Amino acid sequence: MHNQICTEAIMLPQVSRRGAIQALAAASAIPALIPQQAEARVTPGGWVTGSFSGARALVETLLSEGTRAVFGIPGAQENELWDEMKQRGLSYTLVTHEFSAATMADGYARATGQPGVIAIVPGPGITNCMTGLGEARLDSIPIVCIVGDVARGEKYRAFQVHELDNTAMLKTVCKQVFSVDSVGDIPLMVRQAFVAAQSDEPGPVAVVVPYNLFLERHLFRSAPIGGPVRPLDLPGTEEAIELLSKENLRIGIYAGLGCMDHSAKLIQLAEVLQAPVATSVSGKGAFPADHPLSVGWGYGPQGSIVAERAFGAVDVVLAIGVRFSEVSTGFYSFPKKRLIHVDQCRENLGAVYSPEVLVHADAGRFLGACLAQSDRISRQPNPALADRIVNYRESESRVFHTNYARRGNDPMALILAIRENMSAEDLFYVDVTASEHLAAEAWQATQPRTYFNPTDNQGMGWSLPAAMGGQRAFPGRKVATLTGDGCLLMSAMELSTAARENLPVKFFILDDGAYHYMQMLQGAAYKRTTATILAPINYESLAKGLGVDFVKIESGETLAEGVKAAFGKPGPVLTQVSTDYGTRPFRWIDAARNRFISELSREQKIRFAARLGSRSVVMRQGSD
Ligand SMILES: Cc1ncc(C[n+]2csc(CCOP(=O)(O)OP(=O)(O)O)c2C)c(N)n1
Ligand SMILES: [Mg+2]
Repeated sequence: MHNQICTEAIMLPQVSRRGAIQALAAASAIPALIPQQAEARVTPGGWVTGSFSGARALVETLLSEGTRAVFGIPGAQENELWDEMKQRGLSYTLVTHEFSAATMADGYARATGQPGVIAIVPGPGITNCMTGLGEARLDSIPIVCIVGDVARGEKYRAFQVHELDNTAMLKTVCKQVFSVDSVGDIPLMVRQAFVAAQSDEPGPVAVVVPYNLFLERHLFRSAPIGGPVRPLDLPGTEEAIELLSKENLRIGIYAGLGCMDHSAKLIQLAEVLQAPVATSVSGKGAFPADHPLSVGWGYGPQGSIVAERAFGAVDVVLAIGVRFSEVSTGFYSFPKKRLIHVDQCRENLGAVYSPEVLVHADAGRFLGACLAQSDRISRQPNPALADRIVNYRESESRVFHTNYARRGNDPMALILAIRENMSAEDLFYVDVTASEHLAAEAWQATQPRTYFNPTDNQGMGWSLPAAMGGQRAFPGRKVATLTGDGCLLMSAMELSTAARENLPVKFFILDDGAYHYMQMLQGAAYKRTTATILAPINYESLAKGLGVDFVKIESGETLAEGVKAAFGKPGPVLTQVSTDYGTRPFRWIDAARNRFISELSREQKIRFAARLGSRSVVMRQGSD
């Protein structure tokens, strides 16, 4: 009875929390009524039962769905929810900007394979986080986005703060939006959001709860619902096995993010088929880079040298849990071969080019079905292929280890130095710097869910918060970023969160004072660059001002010791790496450019060539 009165008193909006606590303290009631330590308890079997507020029901449901971390910023519409998170011991991380909330949840989800969760206000909370949710949408990363909306229903009034068309905005970046209009629906809608985020093509899903429902009390009785559907198209699988069983056909496997949790089966199938395995960028780590059949990423001119050469001899590509997106294919510049396309999202099948066999299936179930028929599809060991892969790797390694920088550090040398300081299970987050294409080629990901890059939305500034999300999930692992100086400027304030939370991420910043990526694209096409030069930054002051440690690496001679020193420091560290791209070749850029040019009309080609010709005789190019 006492307990009931106390809870209601604290919930009344007109009574300040401090006032209520003071009044209760005066009555010596506090020790008995407020737990000394918040404690996360989940109702056995995942049920949410009892009479409590909508806010608490939402927190209970998040706990019952296995949520271990929530990222976001509270606001008037969500204070009740955040207080309940604290009360129930649900771990939360306050960020500086909602872009980071979405991106931390993204980095968390990529590292764990579990949906990331964010809690934000409507209006600016939503507009701020849309870039991050867009990244998750295009990269198929499950996120559950909880929004405390303006008051609705009987409590609705005109001109409320943050009253934009919040649901409509969310629909542009989420695969589904659940709008709650009755307090009793909260648990079921949250559960459905978790299922939707992981089903079909995974992605972000929002649950929008008018804040008046957080305050309403209800008798809840909500059972867990089943997990995501994992399809297996049996006739399609049989057709695929039939084609794979033709012994004269040489198979190559192209594995994507969909294979990420099925490494063991993928390795087995590759060995059964004696097939070289390439991955997409998002699929890096699904197949161990140190396996003799691993050829890197891509399999076209945009990808690894090894993959392109090894796939030269392939007759049929078995593509599993992967799409053929613009970035992963270098503007669709990969060779079109006979294709078996397997994916759990039906719309992905054949969306870019026509497969001979099309299988609507979850990667794990498809791999299992193929392995059950191993005797029909197995090949003799192929030592010649293994030798060729070793040779290709040697020539690729020579390119990696050549120094192209004229001064400062070659970014490829930095990538290799970071790799040397990290173990197989450590996490590496790569931003939208030109170096992302170098890292995709050179980074040896030997375990699943260890290499991350925002592939298809390419939102600059992603790596800092994403890495913090990964560190939140795995406090004991080393976590590092590869971040361009332009990318840093998009989310640098989040360093203060790393400092406050003592998230010991090592942030490596490629300081070339420019948008090198844009310079490469513009320089070749226009013989000058426009809007690509950055203002100088005092990185040491920035690091110190935001409370993180600092290391500076100026020349190639001090690179190895500088990287080691950064990893040797216990907390978060900003490392400024003076960078010079010099004349380093970029396979991805060359492939995408060649493909782009090949698709120009004759008239466009003439116009481009004429412009280049006239500009090459002008002495001053006028770059800025
Ligand atoms: C939010 C956003 N704005 C613009 C772009 C276009 N863009 C892609 S890469 C890039 C420059 C990256 O520069 P920096 O971080 O300095 O990396 P660098 O290539 O110099 O290593 C730009 C402007 C983008 N991808 N995302
Ligand atoms: Mg730069």
